[in-house]
Formats: sequence, structure tokens, C-alpha cells
Amino acid sequence: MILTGDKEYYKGIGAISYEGRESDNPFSFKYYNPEQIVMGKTMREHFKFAIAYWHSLCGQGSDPFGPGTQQFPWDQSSDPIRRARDKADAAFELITKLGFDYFCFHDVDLVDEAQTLGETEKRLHKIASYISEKKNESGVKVLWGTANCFSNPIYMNGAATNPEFSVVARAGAQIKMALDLTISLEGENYVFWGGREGYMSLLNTDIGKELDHMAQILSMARDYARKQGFKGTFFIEPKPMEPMKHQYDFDAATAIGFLKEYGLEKDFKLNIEVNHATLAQHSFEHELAIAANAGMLGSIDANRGDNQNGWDTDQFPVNIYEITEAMLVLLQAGGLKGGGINFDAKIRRNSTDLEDIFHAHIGGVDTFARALITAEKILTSSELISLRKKRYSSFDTEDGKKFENGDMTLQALSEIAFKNGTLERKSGKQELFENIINQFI
Ligand code: XLS
Ligand code: NI
Ligand code: NI
Repeated sequence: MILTGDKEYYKGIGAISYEGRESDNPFSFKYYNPEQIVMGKTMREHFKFAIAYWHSLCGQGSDPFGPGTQQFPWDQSSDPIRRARDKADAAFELITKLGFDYFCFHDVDLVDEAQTLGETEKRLHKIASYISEKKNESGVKVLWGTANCFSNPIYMNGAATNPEFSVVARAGAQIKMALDLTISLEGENYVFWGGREGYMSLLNTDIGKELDHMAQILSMARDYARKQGFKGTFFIEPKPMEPMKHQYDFDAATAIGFLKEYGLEKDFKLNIEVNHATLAQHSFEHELAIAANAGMLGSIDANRGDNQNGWDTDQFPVNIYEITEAMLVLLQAGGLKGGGINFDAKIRRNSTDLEDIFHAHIGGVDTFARALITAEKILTSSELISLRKKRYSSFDTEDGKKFENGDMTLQALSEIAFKNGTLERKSGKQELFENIINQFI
């Protein structure tokens, strides 16, 4: 069901539906068939696709060299509440035309921040009740909410990790409001992305204090939300840098270590973003695998970087090989723990037609769908898994098993090696594995 406000913003575009790969209609899905079953679940259930409010409805394409190139028709009124409602109308039109079930937002994406916290809170209440109505009418849900504790200049030295207590308190107030907002909109999860939680210079930074403070805020937020009845999962979104030179949630492994150190691992999982993985010099697949191995693969921010650029370009995903490898990890992990696929991606600055946001999402959705179908085939009809299992089969035998179970001393291990004498080499067969992926794409 398409939900428009008083005015239709994306004129001439109807509901996007599955037409199959033979279709030449650019406004159709070629691979994403929401009801198609893959590994026992519909694609719709696997993915839980979400639009990112900030990129799709707010970001007008500004960069360090010039202002935005978009002039959104919902961004015209001089009254902030009117503007926020118009934007919500556009958001729900976009979401329902795409056939998505979810969106993700920062507090200040929904309505502009006011001069005081009190005034901002009033504005948030107003827009939340408007959005609630639209949610009820359309059935669209909130995948996660979050607080933008990085844009306001007051956070230039950090939010939860600011050296100044009054700024930490302000961040706490903002996070509390964003939690209230997320809960009132029945958000399924809540995200922490620590854009300013890190440092520009170690010379003026006390890392120990800052990490303790960050953990303190996360624990307080968890306790508060749970008390309000929030049942969802909290996600940490790792990113190594940008805007800070170094961010504390550097990558999945670092964030997992941090959560365990501070006893937060029961309530928190990870939201893995493709371009953040590549900025950390990892592959997307690697970050997913590390999170999955810890039982913490919560959600995905879908986008891609650019091989020639070293920053977070947040392009829409198109790399079928990269996403196929990712879907292999996802399927083997048994899916995401509570989250979904949020398109934390933006169209290019020179993509200035309103319809471009549709092309972008259709491309991203189809890339994931095609990759999921391919991954299912690889898992169910190729030798990939059995070949990999075979590489480790020596641990299924008596001594190998004993070693794995911790029933062997170093002395005994050494005796086995002496007895074995000269060993034969065993190929890792990487090229064979790689060819299997190509065969099924
Ligand atoms: C920025 C992050 C941000 C988070 C939400 O790089 O991806 O958009 O997803 O604050
Ligand atoms: Ni993100
Ligand atoms: Ni990002």
C-alpha cells in the first residue's frame, strides 16, 4: 500500500514490484522477490530492508567543496514542524513505493534541533506522534533509532568521551531523548555509532578515562531503556576513523573486546557497515565473520566504498562478488540477530532527479537478492562447505579431538610430532574455492 501525504512527491513512480531479470522496466526488481523462499525463509524476512532517513530525505549532496545540489520539495516551509511533517510524508511515500518494511533514523533527521534541549524535546514529541500515525496506517516499522551526537559543534571534543563533564551530560540527555523516541515509535533496535568518540591527538587525550566514560554511558542507556520496557537489541557500529583520526569502535574485533571488557556483551551486538570495514583495511566479509563468530552479528549498514578513495563514500551496493561472500557468512550464521539491511548509502552529488533514489535502492536490493540466491546455491549444491570441512578433518580423529578438547599436554603434542617424522604438504586450494563462487554467480 502506497502512503502519500497531501502532496505526491515522487510523481510518476508507482509501487516497485518484482518483474524478474527479463524485465526492461527500470522501476522493477529483477532479483528481489519478497515472498521467494531462500534457505527456509522468505527474502523479506532475511533482509528486513530499511531506508536511511538521513541520506535519503535529509542529505542534499553538500561536500567540503560546495553546498548541496538537491532542492527537496519537502524542505521548503519556514516552520520546522511543517517541514518535518512534509519530510515524513516524503519518507513514507518512498518507503511504501519501494515496498520496504522499515526505516532507520537519527533524532535530528526527523526534525531540526532547536536552540534548547527542552524545545528540541517538544519538537520530537510532535513529530513522533505524526510519524506514529503514518506507521499505523502503512504498517512500516522502525528497524533502529539513534542519537546524532556528532553534528552539533558542542561535540567537537567527543560526546560520551568528551573531557568536559557538562558535554557528557548533554550527550546523555540527547541519548535519553532518542531512546524515548525510538521506544515510542516501537523501534526494534537502537544504534550507537561513535563518530566523535575517539581522538584527534593522543597528546591531549586520556584513553583510559574516555573508554570508561563511553562504557558508563552505554550501561546507563541500557539500564534506562530496559526500565522503560525496551526489549530490542543495542548495536555498536564500528568505524576506524572519520570524523576522528582514530575512533574507539575501530572494527568488529575491537568493539567485541570492548563490550566484553565492560560486561555489555549480553545486550549489545554489532551493526556492520561495508564501507567502515574497508576503511579499517578489512573486507566486509571479514567483519561479518568476526561478528558472527562471537554470536554478535546484529545488523548491516549496506553501502560500498571506492577502490580509489580512502573515505566513506557511502555508495549504494553493486558489487555482486563482495555481497555474495557476505551472504555466505550471513546464511551460515543463521541470519542477523534482530537487525536488517539498512541502506546507509547516498546517491552521488550529481544525481539530482528525485527518481534517482529509486534507481539506487532498486540496485542495492537486487544486488543483495541476487547474492543471497547465489549463496544458497553455493551452500546447498557446491562442494565448498565439504571441502572446507575436509581441511580440518584431522581434528576429527583421536589425537586431533583430544587437542581440541584440551585433553592433551604440550609434552604429548610434541611426542606426536616426533613420531610423525617428515610431513607432507597439503594445498589450501584457494583458487578452487574462488572458482566455485564464480561458477554460481
Ligand atoms: C557514519 C555512520 C552513521 C551511522 C548512524 O559513517 O554510518 O551514518 O550509521 O549514526
Ligand atoms: Ni552507518
Ligand atoms: Ni558510514
